[in-house]
Amino acid sequence: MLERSVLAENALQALHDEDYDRPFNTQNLNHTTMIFMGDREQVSLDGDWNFCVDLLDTGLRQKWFAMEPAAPRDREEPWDYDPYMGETVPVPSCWQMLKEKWYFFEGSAWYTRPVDFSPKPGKRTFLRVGAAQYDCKVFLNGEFVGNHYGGSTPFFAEMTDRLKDGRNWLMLCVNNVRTLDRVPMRNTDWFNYGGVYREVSLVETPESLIRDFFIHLKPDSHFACLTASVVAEGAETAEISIPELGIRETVQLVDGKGSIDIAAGPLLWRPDRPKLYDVHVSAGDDRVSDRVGFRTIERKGRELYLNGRPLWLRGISVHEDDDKRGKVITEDDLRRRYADAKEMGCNFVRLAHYPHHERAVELADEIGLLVWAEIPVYWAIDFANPATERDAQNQLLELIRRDRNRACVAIWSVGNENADTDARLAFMKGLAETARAEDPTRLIAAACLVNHTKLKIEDRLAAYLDIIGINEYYGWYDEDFSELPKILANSQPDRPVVISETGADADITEQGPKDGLFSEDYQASVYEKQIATLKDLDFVKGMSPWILYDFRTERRQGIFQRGFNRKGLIAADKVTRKKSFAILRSFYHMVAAGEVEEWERS
Ligand code: GCB
Repeated sequence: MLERSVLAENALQALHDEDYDRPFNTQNLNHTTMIFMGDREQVSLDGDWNFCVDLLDTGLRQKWFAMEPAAPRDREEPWDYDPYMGETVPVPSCWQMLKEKWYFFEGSAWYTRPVDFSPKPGKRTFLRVGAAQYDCKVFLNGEFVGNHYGGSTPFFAEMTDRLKDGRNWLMLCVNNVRTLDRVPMRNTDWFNYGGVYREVSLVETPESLIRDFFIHLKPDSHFACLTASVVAEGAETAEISIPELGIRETVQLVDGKGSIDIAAGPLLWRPDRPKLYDVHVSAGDDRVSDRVGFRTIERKGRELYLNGRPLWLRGISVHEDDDKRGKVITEDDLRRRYADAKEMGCNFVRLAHYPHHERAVELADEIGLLVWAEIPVYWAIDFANPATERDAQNQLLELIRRDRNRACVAIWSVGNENADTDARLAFMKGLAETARAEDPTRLIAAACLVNHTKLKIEDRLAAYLDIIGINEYYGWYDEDFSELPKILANSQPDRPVVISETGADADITEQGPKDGLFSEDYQASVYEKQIATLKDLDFVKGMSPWILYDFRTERRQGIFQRGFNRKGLIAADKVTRKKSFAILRSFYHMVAAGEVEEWERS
């Protein structure tokens, strides 16, 4: 038989074999390949990358990544794409926001850029991708490096022995298709953005490497002891110093791991005094610094305590969404978000429904806002599928490893409104256990279920949580408002409840109605009734109404929605406040004033 060209061979193979992507679905880039970032220097790979949407996955079938850079006339075969020339897009970005014809595109897209590199002896190099939605396959110089699942957490690939001296070509194939086995699954109430939408960089380290570092107040130590743990390669000891506290300690590493208790009396972090310390850690030649706050957050019975004092969470939920940029949020955007929350009297934000940018969490640490962080175990998930469970577990671990030195994070939430089946219970109980094992210093929550027949909070998962989140939309989806007090009276939870969502849509554009559903007044009346009902309940320990800003979502196509969920207290322009903003603000200011009085009395 005549020798066939690569392209022809590929085409024939594809006829018989639709498994073209299997070799690349390795998920080998996961929490185990993470490195501790702290303040490490990064060489940015942001900027213009060659780009092509690839609806049919031709790139994986034809192996576009194996194509050498060449002038078109020098090519021996007529490839269906040339990664080295043509259209470019900025990274980070969401492709939906770049061209109208990409607005609803769900599929694979290829990003390619050169990386000029000169190897340095004794150095290691890692690729870091802040986030790519949802599946990202990494290729370097024609070779497959690895694959990451999960659209909102960072991932790392070691490139040390792969990068060559001179020009290298890096390609990312990113796929945002909603499938049965992903987390979230196919149906959500936020926009399915796609692309490399957070920063990409190279990180250089010495041979010795701090993989992981976690420092926190030791539970039950009466604020007098810190616990630090280090995972490092190529070193037998690690050194930890906190100059402001006069701390300098050595940790012995056994098989690359070690931990130490350190007597210390730090000024405690709290929202109104977000004290952070410079913490330095070194192992071998590797040294990294981080800014860390120390606090305790506890649940006893139905009470919450921050640094031993009763806590009521005056919160608001937020999505990572921008009407112009999609999911790309800027420092200004984040600062405005928190300024709005603070103006409203918040001490707490729920970063829904997936891990937000790490800067959102750093800034909450600096500004002083407690955070509910969550993974997108949202609505229906294929709970019985072990692959789905692995993916959810990995997203949780990546989130925790990224953010567990952030004092602001008070709660890891493992899911949102999931039907109470046996498979779901096992799946989410496992997530709660993982979160506790990884991090004994925070509370575990989920948005649980209400039994609308029995009019009662009823969810078997609650037994494994510290906080029962309840999303209740009395006055909106559940019109009979009188049910809410009944539910609350019928439920005698043994642990605190946080109203993780409540709210109503209000379209305040010119097309919006002047009264009734979707009007600003209607939303305001829902807020008034909710506050009146919830404020005196002793087991409700906070709320994070839905939501600070209107946000884009495919599923909302009503005449007052037009592609947006309009439950924001502020419109999608992030400026125009609705009446409910002032209502919630006066309630929160009242609660805060009460806390101050109590504080002064005690
Ligand atoms: C919910 C969901 C949230 C939705 C919201 C709504 O319960 O958790 O993602 O956007 O309701 O507006 O319906």
